[in-house]
Amino acid sequence: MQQLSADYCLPPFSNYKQLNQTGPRIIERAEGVFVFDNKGNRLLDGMAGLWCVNLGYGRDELVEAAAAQMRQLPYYNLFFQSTHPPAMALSQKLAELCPGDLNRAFFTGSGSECNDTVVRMARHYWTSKGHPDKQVIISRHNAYHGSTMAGASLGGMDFMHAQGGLPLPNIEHIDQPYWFGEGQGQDPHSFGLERAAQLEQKILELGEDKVAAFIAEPIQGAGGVIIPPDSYWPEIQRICDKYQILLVADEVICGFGRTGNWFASQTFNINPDLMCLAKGITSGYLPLGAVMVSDEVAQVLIDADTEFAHGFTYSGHPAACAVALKNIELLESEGHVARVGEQLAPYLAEQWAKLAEHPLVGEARSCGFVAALELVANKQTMGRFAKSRQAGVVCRDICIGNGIIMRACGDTMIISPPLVMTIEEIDLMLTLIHRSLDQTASALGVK
Ligand code: PXG
Repeated sequence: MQQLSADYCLPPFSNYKQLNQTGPRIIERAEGVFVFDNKGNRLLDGMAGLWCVNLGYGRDELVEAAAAQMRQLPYYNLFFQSTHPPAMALSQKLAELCPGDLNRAFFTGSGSECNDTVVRMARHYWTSKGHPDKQVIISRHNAYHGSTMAGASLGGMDFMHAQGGLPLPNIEHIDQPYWFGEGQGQDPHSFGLERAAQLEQKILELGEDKVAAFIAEPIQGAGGVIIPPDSYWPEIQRICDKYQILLVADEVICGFGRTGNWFASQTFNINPDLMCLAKGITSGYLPLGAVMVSDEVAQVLIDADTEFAHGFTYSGHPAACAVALKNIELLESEGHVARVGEQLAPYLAEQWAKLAEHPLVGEARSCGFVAALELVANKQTMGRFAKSRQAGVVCRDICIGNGIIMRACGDTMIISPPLVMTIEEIDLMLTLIHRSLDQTASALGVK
């Protein structure tokens, strides 16, 4: 299998030379919160796949929903004056679930496609309102918004921009609200205000008449589970309201219960004009994304009385929509979102905070069911390791050896587990992480 991968496959985000020497891990099956490799090892999936398997693995109801829909109508599209029942039922359900007046869905096949849609829709919206110069989208350094040309441009990953001549024109970046990494020495409240104020400065620098939208993840995921200080989001909201620019919440990771509410916009009291959904919308069982659109934005697109010339073959794929509907039904009827918010997240937060006592850990933070550990070489000074990613990669490999999947973002270790964990599974996860931290500290000579 590893030879087949080397001979026939170019996997995403991989150094092919290095990967072909070691060979990828081969995951063969999964159940509940565990995945199993071909050697029979059981791994506790602390990342819910790639932040998406919210309901956990092995849910036959989702499989049956896909199979039944595929027997009935395996494919049809929403182009050229057609529609079909699962896409319409899901649109209505999403309108009911989403906060505020986000009442219409534009379906896509992924989070990246949502963000391409956002760029097109925001610009079309302003042009339709008679402001064709409002083209600029402001985003943030170290954001992740996907890997298509627009997604990677909105993202703030320099190493991605370096390949392919990105960002695209009229996309600007401000600094992120990453207190541990960039704000120490300052109190988190004023740091949050200062980072939010950069949005106002950028709008004034570019000219209010040039700016279409601001996009952000409520909590940055792939950037390292960056939970902004409490002062940040209210100030961002105030600035977007003051200058009347569209506020886009990229909830691809945060949506569908991750922060203990259905959406992180509710957790942080954000009132977005556009909201991007993917991943947890189907618990990852089939690919699907949706951009939720406010009544005001939708009305302008309707009144424009011209075609919005955008869409994908798989926009509103019937089987994916049927799985999303069943996924939402199960999240609701089994009470997972409330359970995370009221029981599991408070328990995780309490246990997670204890990891901050470990000699290798500079900060342990969590919100709902996402959490991060900052690995430091010197706990007194919070000094980092000399080489970036030095500790993260070591810790990640040790975690795998101990049967727990964590992701390393540089030297930040992160988890985003399935929402269906039991208290016993949380305890097991923490035991395995603690053991892995001890072994990482010995491997790196940290006492
Ligand atoms: N927005 C956000 C906030 C994301 O996290 C996307 C958009 C793009 O979604 P698609 O479905 O096009 O991948 C994402 C995806 C990682 C990792 O290494 C994170 C993502 C994808 C792959 C890897 O943490 N997030």
